[in-house]
Amino acid sequence: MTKYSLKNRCLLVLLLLAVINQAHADNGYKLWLEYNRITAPQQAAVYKQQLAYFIFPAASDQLKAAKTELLTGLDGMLSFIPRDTKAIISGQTFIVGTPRSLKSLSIVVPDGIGSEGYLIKTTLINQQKCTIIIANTDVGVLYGVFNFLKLIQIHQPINRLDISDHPHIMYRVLDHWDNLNRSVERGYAGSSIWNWHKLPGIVDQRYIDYARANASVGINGSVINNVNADALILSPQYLIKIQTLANVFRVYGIKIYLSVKFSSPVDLGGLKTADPLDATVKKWWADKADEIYHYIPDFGGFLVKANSEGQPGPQTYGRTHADGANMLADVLAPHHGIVMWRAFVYDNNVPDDRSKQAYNEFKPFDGKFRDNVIIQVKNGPIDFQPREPFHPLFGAMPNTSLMMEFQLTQEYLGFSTHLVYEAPLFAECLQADTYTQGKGSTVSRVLQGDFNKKLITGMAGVANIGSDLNWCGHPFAQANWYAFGRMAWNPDQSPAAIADDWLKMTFTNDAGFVSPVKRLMLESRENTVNYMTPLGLHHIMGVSTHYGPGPWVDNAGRPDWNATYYHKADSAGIGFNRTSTGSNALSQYAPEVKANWENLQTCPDEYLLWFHHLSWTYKMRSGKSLWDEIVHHYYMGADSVKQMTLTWNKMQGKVDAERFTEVQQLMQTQLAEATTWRDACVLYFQTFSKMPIEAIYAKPEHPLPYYKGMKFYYVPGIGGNNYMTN
Ligand code: BDP
Repeated sequence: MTKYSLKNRCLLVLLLLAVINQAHADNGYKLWLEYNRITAPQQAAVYKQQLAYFIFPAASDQLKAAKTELLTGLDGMLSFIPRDTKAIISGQTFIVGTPRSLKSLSIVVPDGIGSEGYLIKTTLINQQKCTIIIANTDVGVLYGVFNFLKLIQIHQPINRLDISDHPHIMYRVLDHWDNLNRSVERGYAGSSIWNWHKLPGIVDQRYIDYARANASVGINGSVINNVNADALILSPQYLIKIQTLANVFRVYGIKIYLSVKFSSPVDLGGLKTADPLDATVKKWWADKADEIYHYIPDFGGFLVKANSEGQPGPQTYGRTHADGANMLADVLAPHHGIVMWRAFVYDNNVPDDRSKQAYNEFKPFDGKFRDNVIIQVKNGPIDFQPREPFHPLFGAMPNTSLMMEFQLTQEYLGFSTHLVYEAPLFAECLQADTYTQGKGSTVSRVLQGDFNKKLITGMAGVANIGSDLNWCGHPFAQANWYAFGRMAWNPDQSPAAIADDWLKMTFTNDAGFVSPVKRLMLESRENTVNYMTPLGLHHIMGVSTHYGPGPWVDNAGRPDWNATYYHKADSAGIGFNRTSTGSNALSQYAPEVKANWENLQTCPDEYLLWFHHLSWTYKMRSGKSLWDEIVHHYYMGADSVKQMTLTWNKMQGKVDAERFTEVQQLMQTQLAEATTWRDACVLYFQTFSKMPIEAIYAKPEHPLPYYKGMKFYYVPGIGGNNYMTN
């Protein structure tokens, strides 16, 4: 017998296997900032040679953060740290900073880069070849560094660089719907990452990593609390906690904003009214603004949900949205703060199609808002549905700043169990042509202020972030946070290019993984539309929880919370007639758009039942009857999830075991839920069409009463303060 007994040798092998497995386990906490080791020796050697020396004087906190990130990234990817140098060693040096921080080198930043842009360029300085990452400001350097690291993360050559980039949108903001009790309204990734109990004393590493991740994609604002706001957020007890967060975020170029309750002067200040034209109310807000800026000198401003879903607002006191927004704008203006005022308003006492109400309320106030007010408009006219046409307010208020509100948290897209890459949804809306200033007036151009340079510009994403180890619940939901940042920076970037970068940074550069999984991501949103709300159907989810299908819902608290209000299925057909013979919501769009969608010959199938009520036997472009087409889409949708699981199964071994298995399990859940959606909807609509499901399709797994009887308790995303039941 040798030194080791058989038993001991077996134990050693097991230990070794455990260590190897450990090395391949990844809980996703690092997001797209994995900085995976470059294992090809030749490739790593080339990078190391080109990056051997650097000049990076870092006096400010932001430059220090940029430098730390750079060194962390290089160490992770190349297991090496460049050497500080004073003299440039040709071909082996890179230089990072601003004209101010690099005084001795007389660096000139080209025009057009602005206060947040950067230049990454291979160039000659003092006749020596080097790489420069330069910007006008420290935060520009930070963005440049993250993008330089990205080049290495996605294995790009860095010997002939010439990248000049700057944001196309000013306010790039995440909206957290986080409550003070740490529940998250419509949050599916655990509880709030803000640990109010331990603030201000304890600075959780998560706050820093959150800020790093945001800065890496150019997000420069964070609204940290729910739009259904608690007035307490403005109390000194909370302001001191918020100050700690602001101090962390500032280093990464992120400003803090707060959602405020319009009745705060009453709730918190003990006043008799919150009437925006009342002098004592104005004074209360002005004093409150001074107090906030005392704690947070670079505070960003307020987000307001007013007169919407039970929230108080200026109309509560007989005033208008403009009165309310302008009063708050006036108290913030001396401090350079802004007001993001939401256009998500609708009232069941108004006898008009819900989809028309925001436009009706706001359009008359075009040009009436202060310069530091920006109206925050959801991408579509109802409410973050899997597919909506663009909101008619885009382009309709040329004298008012408008910002986009997308929803990253998957309230209507399968929570955090469904893989839905949302960039195609964002791009569909952003590239839609509003025709409001002639052909080519896309939503993207409206948002970028192309038609009125005086306006301020913005894009908000309702965050999908929580305390889960992997931040977003589903490993692929991280891609929606990432893609939002990228598209807020430049709304015209392609979903495919973003997915490509994200996959490489988050998982691996292996083309055998990136190419099939990218395809899967790009198709995922359409798949979900197919198994949830095909052909323009909308708002047919479970009541209140918004979990699973609920096309039969007809007894919610308000008529416009019922599914039947939206699909209008009857024996004659299905769909919401929004043409001139119906609610005429189409009249809110430019004539070209209206004509296109009103005409059945030109209205795309995607919006058919959003705008038209059609008979079950209506002949579709495919030649099928409308009924057969609906059935086809539901089956196609559920089947595509099956295909997705097959693709993913082939990825075993290409990514770490932990995330591979997690995604595999999530996809099984998604498949089961997609099948439930399909069967429940098809069976329910069949009670009106009275037509058969073609024999080529599998029979629904259960009869309709089974689906109607499904009950869900303690569904995530609810249970906070001010929770609404729509
Ligand atoms: C709806 C959500 C609700 C939000 C509301 C909003 O169900 O929880 O409060 O949007 O945006 O989609 O204010």
